[in-house]
Amino acid sequence: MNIGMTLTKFLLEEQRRLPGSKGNFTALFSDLVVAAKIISREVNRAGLIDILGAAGSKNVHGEEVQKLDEYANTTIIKTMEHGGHLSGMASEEMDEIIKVDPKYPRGKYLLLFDPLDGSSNIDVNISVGTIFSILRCNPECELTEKEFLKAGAEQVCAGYILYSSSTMFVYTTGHGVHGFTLDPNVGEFLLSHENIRIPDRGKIYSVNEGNSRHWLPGTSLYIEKLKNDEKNYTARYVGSLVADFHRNLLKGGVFLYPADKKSVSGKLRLLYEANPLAFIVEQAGGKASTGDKRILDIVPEKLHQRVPLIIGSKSDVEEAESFWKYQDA
Ligand code: P6P
Repeated sequence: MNIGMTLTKFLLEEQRRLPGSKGNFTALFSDLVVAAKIISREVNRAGLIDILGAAGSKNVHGEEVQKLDEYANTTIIKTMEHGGHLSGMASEEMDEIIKVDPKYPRGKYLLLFDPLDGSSNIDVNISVGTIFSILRCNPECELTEKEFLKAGAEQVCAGYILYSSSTMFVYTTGHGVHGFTLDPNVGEFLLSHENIRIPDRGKIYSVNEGNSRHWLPGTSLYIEKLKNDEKNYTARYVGSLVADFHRNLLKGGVFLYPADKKSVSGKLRLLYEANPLAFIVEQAGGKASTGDKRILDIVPEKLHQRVPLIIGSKSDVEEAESFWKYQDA
C-alpha cells in the first residue's frame, strides 16, 4: 500500500496526467473530503449519542441532537455550498433541488447525493454510506430540476464513503476506480486500493429474500439457479447498499434490488444511488442494469425516481439478464 499517498495528492497527480484539467475537481473534492471526515466522526460516535442525548433531544451542551442522516445532509450542504465549484445540489433528504446561495460564486458542477444511505442500520452499528454523483452544469444557466435530469453516462465523477470498521472513500472520474482508507490518527484518506477491478464472476449474491413472495418469475428462476449452481454461491445481504456493493466490488458477485409486485420500479434511486454505483462498477469492469437496460443509458424523468438495479460482476449480471425474458411470464 502506498502509505504516503493522500487522496488530495492522488487527485493532483491525476489532474496533472489529464489534459485540460484545471483542478476545479481537486478543490471540490477537498471540500467533500472534509464533509466525509466530519460525518465519519459523528457516525463513529453514534453509539454515544444516547449518552449525549438521543436525536431530537438536547445534548449536554444544550444543542439540538440531529438524526444522523439529517446531520450528514446538513454537513454536506454547508461544506459544499460556498466553495464556488457548484451551481446546485440534490439530496435524497430534500424534495427540491438546492440552489447555491447568490452570496457565493456559482461553479460548473452539480452534486447529487444520498447523505447517509442505510441509516436505519446506524442504531444497530451496521455499516452505512454516503453516495455521490457529479454532473457538469453551465454556471450561467437558470438552474432548474431539468439540469439534474441527465443520463448517468454524463457523470464526470462518482463515489461513495463507507463508514464501517474503517472509513473508506472510493471514487472514479472515468480513469479507473480508486479506494482510500481514513487514518483517523493522521486525519487523512490514504491510498489503499488503487485501480480496483471487480472479478468477472463472483460467488456471492445479495438480495432481500424476504421479498421472494413478490418476485416476478425471472427473478425467482435466477435466484433458484444460483442456489443450485455447482459454484456454490453464498448469500450475503447487509441491508446497506454501499456495504453490499463494496464487498461485491472487491470480491465479485451480484447485488439485486429488482422490480417486483410490491415495488414495481424497484426501491433504489436512479440519480444518486444507481447511477454513481453503475459508473464505478463499469469503470471497474463490471455491469449495472435494470435487468433489460443499461443503468447509465436511462434518461431520468424525475429527481427522485426509483429504478430496478442489478449490479456487480459482468458475467453474473449478464446471467441474471438472461432470465429477464421470463419476468412477464
Ligand atoms: P430492504 C437502505 O434503506 C436501502 O436504501 C439500501 O441501503 C439497501 O440496499 C436497501 O434499502 C435495503 O432495502 O427493502 O431490503 O430493507
